[in-house]
Amino acid sequence: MLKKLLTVSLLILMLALLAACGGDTEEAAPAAEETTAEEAAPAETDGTMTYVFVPKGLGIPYFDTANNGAQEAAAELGVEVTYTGPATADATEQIQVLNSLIAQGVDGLAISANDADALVPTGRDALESGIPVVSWDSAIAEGGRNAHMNQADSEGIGRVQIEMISDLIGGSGEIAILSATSTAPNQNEWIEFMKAELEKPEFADLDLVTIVYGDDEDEKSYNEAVGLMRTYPDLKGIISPTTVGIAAAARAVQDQDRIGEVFVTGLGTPNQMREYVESGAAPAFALWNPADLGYLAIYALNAIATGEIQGNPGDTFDAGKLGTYTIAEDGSVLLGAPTVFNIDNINDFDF
Ligand code: RAM
Repeated sequence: MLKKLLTVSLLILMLALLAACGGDTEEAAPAAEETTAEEAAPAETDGTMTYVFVPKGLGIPYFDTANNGAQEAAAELGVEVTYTGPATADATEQIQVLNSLIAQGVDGLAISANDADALVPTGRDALESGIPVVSWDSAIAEGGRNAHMNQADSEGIGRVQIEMISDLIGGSGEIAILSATSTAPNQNEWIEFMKAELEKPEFADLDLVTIVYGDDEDEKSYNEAVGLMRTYPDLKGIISPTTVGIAAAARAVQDQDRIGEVFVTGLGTPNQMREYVESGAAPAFALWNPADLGYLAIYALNAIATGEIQGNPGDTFDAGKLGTYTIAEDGSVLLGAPTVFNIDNINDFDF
């Protein structure tokens, strides 16, 4: 009997041991969860600020160059900057991208806006979630961002384009503007200043016949430029205040064999325009350095995100190799003056 009892006890003990082993296996799951949690912890607490640099649209060399500057600033500041945006220069699409970034809880947004007012509620959502916002290149209206990085004085950008076209066409004749999208805050502001410039007596013989929009898409801009030359056979000049439009317009003038009859100017990048400066389709154009603008935007965003400044008018911040900047009364920060490029200096630039 005792022997039988011992055997049964032994059996129970063995079963208990087996069960205990099984339990260990089952307990492996929570242990794995802990590991996951431990792995996630450094990402949340290692203190690396993650900002997002958002262009009007992806695939535009101007914005790629701006992003190079943003990455340079990120390396100097020890922060992370990711580059993402809408596939085309479209405000609705850009708002969708931004909503998803706000939901992810990024540490800051630097945006080139496709629409000044349409982006205000989105920018406000970000600010209310504790995400600082700076716009650069193309401004979000006040209320939707902390500060705006302005590439150059807008009046000066308008003026230089009228001066260039006047010089190129000998001071008189029909001109047209080929812009980006009809809602683009930066182009629309520059166009207003161009119109004001045209009111001046020295430009009385320049006749602005129309404004068309290529939406910052190469093919659409090219077709619009061809259309301008067909609709206005006496057209002497096209001003395109967009890097996409000016390159497409110059190509169209070349393809249509109109070099020397129709002159293109506006805002372009030296690398995209070199060929047309040399051919005479676009002998002169202007721009600032987009990489410097991206660099400045990340320095400003980081100064706000780290609490170094509040982002208010009068606040001063350090922008690395560019020096010290101050936020103006209207919330903007001015990068500097634009450069005029022509056959004499174009080969000094590589962007
Ligand atoms: C295009 C974009 C950008 C503008 C430049 C000049 O690349 O429209 O916003 O600043 O042109």
